[in-house]
Amino acid sequence: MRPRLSLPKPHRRGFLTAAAGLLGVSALGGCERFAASPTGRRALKAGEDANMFVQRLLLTPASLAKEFPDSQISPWFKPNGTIDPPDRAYKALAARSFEGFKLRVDGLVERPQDLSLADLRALPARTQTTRHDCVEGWSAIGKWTGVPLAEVLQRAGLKPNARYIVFHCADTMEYAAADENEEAETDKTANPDMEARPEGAENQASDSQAAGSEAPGAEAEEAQGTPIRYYESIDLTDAYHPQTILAYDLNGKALPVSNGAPLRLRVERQLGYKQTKYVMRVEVTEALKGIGEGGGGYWEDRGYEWYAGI
Ligand SMILES: Nc1nc2c(c(=O)[nH]1)N[C@H]1C(S)=C(S)[C@@H](COP(=O)(O)O)O[C@H]1N2
Ligand SMILES: [Mo]
Repeated sequence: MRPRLSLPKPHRRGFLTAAAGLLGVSALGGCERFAASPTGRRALKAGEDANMFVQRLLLTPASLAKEFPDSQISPWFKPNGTIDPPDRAYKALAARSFEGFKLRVDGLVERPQDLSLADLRALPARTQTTRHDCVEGWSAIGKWTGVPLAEVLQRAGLKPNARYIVFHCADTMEYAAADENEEAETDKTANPDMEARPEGAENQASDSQAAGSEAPGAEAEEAQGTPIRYYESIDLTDAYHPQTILAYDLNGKALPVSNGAPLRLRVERQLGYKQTKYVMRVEVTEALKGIGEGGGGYWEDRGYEWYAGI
C-alpha cells in the first residue's frame, strides 16, 4: 500500500521557504500588519499547514496498530507468564473483587494520584480490538477497554524532566538473594526461554493452587528473599499514543485474573511482554537506570529488547 501522506512537492517546498523568509521580514515590519495583508495570511496559513504536516507525520494511520472486527476475536485469550499472582497483598485485593484497589501514580508528577477502579472507569474510555503477539510465537486477538494512559498522566501532570513511564506490578517473579553477591548477579543473565521461569517462582499458579491457594504469609515471603515483581517501562511517545491504554475490560467483561486483573497495560505496537499485567503503580522517571537492573523491564534485564516493536 502506498503511504497516504507524500512529501511536499518541490514547488511547495519553495513556497514554504519563501513564506518563512517573508515571516522573518515581517518581524521587523510588524506582525499584525503582515498578518492583515493578503500575502501574510497566505504565508501564515502555509506555516499552519507545515506544522500540521509535521504533526500528522508523527501520527499517520500506519503508526496505529491494526484493529480488527469483533468477528475475529479469539474465543480464548491464552494467559501467559504469571496467571495468578501468589502475593499476599494481591490475593487480599482479589478476594474482595479489587474493591480496595488504588492505582498509584507518582514520581515526576505535579499531583500524585491514587485512583480506584471507579475513578478509572469514570475517565474517558477507549475500546480497541487488537492482536497480541508473544515472543514465544503465539498470538491472540482481544477487545480491550480501558482509560488512555494519556488521560491518567494529564491528571497527574508531568514535570518537565519526565521521560519514561514505569509500571510496577503485583506479581513476584523470583526472590533476590538476601545478600547481593556475585552468584546472584550471574543468575540474572539473559534467559533465552521465557517459559523457563527461575526456580522457586516457576509455575506460580499451580504452586499456590497446590498449596490450597493460600498465599504465604509476610514472614514466609520475606524468608525467601526480596521479591522481584514484574516491571516494565515505555517512553513518552508510546505513553501518549492513542492506543496506549490501561485496560480493565477484556471482550466486554471485567479483566480476568489470568489476563491481568484489575488493570493491565496495552501498548499495541509492541510485543507481549510489554503488555504489563497486574499494574499497581505508574511511576514517572527521568531515566531507567534506577529501575531493576536498568534495562527497563523484568525481561529486558534478562536479555530482551526494551523497544519490542512488532
Ligand atoms: N505482571 C506481568 N505482566 C506480564 C507478564 C507477567 O508474567 N507478569 N507476562 C507478559 C507476557 S510474556 C505476555 S505474552 C503477556 C501475556 O498476557 P496474557 O496473560 O493476557 O495473555 O503478559 C505480559 N505481561
Ligand atoms: Mo510473552
